[in-house]
Amino acid sequence: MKSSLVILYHREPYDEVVENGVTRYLPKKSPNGIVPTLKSFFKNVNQGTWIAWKQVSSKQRANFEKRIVPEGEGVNYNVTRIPLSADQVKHFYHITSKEAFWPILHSFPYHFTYESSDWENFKEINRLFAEAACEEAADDALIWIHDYNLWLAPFFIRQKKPNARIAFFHHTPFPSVDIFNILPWREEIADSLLCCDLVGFHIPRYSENFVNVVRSLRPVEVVKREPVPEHITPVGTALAEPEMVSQLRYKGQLVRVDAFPVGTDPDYLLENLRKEKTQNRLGKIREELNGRKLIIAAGRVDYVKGNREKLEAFGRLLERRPDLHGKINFVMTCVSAAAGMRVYKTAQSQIEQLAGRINGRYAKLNWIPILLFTQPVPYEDLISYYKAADICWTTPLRDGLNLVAKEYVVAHEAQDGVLILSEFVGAAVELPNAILTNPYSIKRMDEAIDEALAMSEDEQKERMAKMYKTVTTYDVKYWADRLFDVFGHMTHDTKDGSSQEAAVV
Ligand code: GDG
Repeated sequence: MKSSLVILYHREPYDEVVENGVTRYLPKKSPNGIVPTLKSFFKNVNQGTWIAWKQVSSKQRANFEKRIVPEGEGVNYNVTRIPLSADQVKHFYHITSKEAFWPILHSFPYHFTYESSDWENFKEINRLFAEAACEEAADDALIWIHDYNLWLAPFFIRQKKPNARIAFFHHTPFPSVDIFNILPWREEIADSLLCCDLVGFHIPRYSENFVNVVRSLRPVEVVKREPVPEHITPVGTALAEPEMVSQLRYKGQLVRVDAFPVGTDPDYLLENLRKEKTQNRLGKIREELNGRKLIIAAGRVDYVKGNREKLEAFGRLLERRPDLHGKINFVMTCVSAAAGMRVYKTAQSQIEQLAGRINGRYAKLNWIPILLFTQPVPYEDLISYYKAADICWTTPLRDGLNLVAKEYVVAHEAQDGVLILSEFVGAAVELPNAILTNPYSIKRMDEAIDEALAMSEDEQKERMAKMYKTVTTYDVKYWADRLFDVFGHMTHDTKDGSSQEAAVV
């Protein structure tokens, strides 16, 4: 049976475990992040396909099972894996994606490297993804592609399936035209994205940047412009946009452009928080804190996440405020990137050195100020830390959205807690009641942490209540419903003006 929904995402949606010599594809141990959300879309179709890549050795390739069905209740989708050699992965993911595209997307042109990029390999892997999608997809299927790693997939799919409905969602920021156009492959990328029926972003600033890029490169007609919905227009914040272009036409095809920030799953988080095991863990954390204040920061090792700047601010805090010595703990989960990512090696050693230096300067036998995890902590532990934390410090230099901020707000259920949020993450336009700060400014970072530590209980409650309302209203279900609505009404408008009606999703 062909699939009516095909999702292309570079990560696999399961944990592969070998038990007694048998390979099993189990539900993911870490049920947060975006993967569970995407999987939930399959609930609405009869049959779905997920396409991801899988690194294999030449020995494994001989018996490689390309198409598998993961274990789990009600699983109605298969996973098609594109087998890639270590060398292909290195050039596609570790180098071209992470050393060329990632810095541009996050407005760090200084980190952009061109010479080492392998564009032909990138194209080839995108073509393989597109081919697999076309093999699996029914004629009226919705093909939903995720993230910049697959920027060229729409072009290859459109060549084979002229009437398919193609949607593309960016999880990262999308930079201004001046930065994006540094990419020497900008025209091929723009041409591919213009093959989509829908190009989606977290927030209107990114969609406007995209529109400016394609208008700078191609004679694109603006068909529709509209005001931005009120809940994502906090005028006066760094990423606010009052209106946005929502439809373009290019070579006779209508391209919808949309902005809908991903939501989190509050019910799931709170259900897990209430479990006995989590409550015990929370009790233990509180006991160990023994009345000390707790700051939490969670995320990956990445220079865009501003981990170094945050640790430096924490070091300055301890230097400025001897009254806090022995009275505050900073828990930082800073999950290491996959081995072989050159670009993250420096970031990781900087973080480890800084944390070591600060602990070395201030720690006593009964107080170690920073607890740094470089491996993922179990989900129950993470949400227990969220709940126990007086402050969540999430100040990336740039971030597409930032789910950690939303998860922290959910865990506190409108009661207490303080969120310090960077002005340069997508979530800032939804959460203006956080303490918004500029991670590039030492002064603003210091002011933000001081303000957080001094915030009265009443003010905490007032701000958290507003943010809780936002994250529970615009949750993952809202995001999914909104997309179903868009997908359901989406037609592929062809050159001759006829449209391919949506049947499912
Ligand atoms: C990309 C974009 C966008 C973190 N540490 C641990 C752990 N986490 C979980 C968090 C959260 C997820 O990882 C991180 O999500 P973010 O949204 O913060 O960031 P990215 O992974 O960079 O995601 C981002 C996102 O896509 C969605 O579109 O928001 O801007 O960069 O869910 O809870 N989970 C566990 N242990 C940890 O130590 N179990």
